[in-house]
Amino acid sequence: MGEKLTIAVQKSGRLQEDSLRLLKECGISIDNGKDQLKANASNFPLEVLYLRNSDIPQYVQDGVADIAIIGENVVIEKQKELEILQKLGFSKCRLAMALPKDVEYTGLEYFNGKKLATSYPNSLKQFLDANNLDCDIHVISGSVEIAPNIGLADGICDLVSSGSTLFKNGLVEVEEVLVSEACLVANKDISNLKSAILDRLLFRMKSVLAAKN
Ligand code: PRT
Repeated sequence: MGEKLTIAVQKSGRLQEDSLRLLKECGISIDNGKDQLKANASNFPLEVLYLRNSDIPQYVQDGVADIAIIGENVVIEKQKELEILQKLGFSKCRLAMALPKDVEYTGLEYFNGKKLATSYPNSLKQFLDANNLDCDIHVISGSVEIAPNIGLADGICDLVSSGSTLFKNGLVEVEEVLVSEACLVANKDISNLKSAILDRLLFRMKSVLAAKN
């Protein structure tokens, strides 16, 4: 059997549908069985692994998957040795800091000494360090927006797209930490044979993306 490239895509969640649609638009047919965690393309040397978004950077760094479609924010947060090959134009969002709406925000120094809840401690720490701010970071894995309301934190740092979750929780966005969109990432040491397959895939992806713009 010839060499195959292995791609990781999100098993379920915000990235999955657009990721699979992009592969389809690249002319790749994937033989999906119900609830399968692994599938093969019938017309391209590609194997698909369905994994959790947050686990994917480690799998790609370890070479279990050669490439993946994930949010740039996750690549930054997980601090793995991955190469970003192509931004894909979907799942756009920003990591932002937000405060209760009744707070009188005076600028970045407001955050000094404050307690912030986030699921993105590394990205937040980088931002705070770059701005010489000293905060208490409280890591929670979900429902971050509720933290100020229940007295767990003074503010939050979380992903925002439409802003409606912040609004519903009485929070206002005050600082942007980073912007993100889905991207194609790769392990840094892909073999020559696999690189040739990757070049073909990337060529198709770039054509599909160019046609959309
Ligand atoms: O479980 P698994 O590890 O697979 O994934 P996950 O829980 O990290 O995934 P998922 O599906 O929630 O998000 C996958 C990726 O989608 C993220 O890593 C981002 O790159 C991207 N993305 C884009 C978003 C959003 N927009 C987004 N709005 N991820 C999360 N949100 C959440 C945000 O955390 C907040 O709770 O949506 C809420 C805010 O949305 P708005 O529209 O109300 O502002």
